[in-house]
Amino acid sequence: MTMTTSIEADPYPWPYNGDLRRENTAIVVIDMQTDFCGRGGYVDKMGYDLSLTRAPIEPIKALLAAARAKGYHIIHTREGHRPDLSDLPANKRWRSRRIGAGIGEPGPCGKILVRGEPGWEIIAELTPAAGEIVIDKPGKGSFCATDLELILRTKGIENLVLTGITTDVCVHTTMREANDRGFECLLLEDCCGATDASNHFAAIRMVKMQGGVFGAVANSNTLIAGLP
Ligand code: C5J
Repeated sequence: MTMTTSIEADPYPWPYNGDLRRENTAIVVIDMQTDFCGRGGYVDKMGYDLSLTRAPIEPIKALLAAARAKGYHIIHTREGHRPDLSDLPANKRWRSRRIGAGIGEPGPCGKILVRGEPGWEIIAELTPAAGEIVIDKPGKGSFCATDLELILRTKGIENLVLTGITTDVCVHTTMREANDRGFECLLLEDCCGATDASNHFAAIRMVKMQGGVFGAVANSNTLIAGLP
């Protein structure tokens, strides 16, 4: 008899095939960097409410502790650009300057969204553990111009649990990219946050349309309780 394991999720028990195992499942923590949730970073410079992007810190911390204890794959991402800005598209630079947070320009946390600067670092509360994969990405999606897909296929990872910031931008773009590549995705709603609360809820709702057009949604307590 084949054993299946899935957790309660909306709109279907996840994963779709009941094949939830530590060997084929990764927790993906997206862009939990000072630039997105710390004082003086990119999001703060744009004037958004940091409490919204800081809300997932504690839930992600608890999830990571549970997932590490059970030996799940953990992958972190960082959005950022080369110090010479050779991978910064002109329109992205122009838009960031227009809103008063120019990428590559000096700020309280060093040059905004530039690799190696203090603002670009993952926050201390969620520092990657030794051996965990860190993906550096120049864009919003984690698959564009990175080796993420190669790493996932090499390790036999089929299920992705998506967490991090921001729900409507980097998390959603990554989820869409992953879904199109055949990965089975779960978004943890309490482990994400956006610069605007209604965008966070809208992004969650979009996932669940059409029977789960991009995957399924759950909260971290449900996943932690159901992790085999
Ligand atoms: C944004 C991100 N919002 N990590 N980046 O520009 O979602």
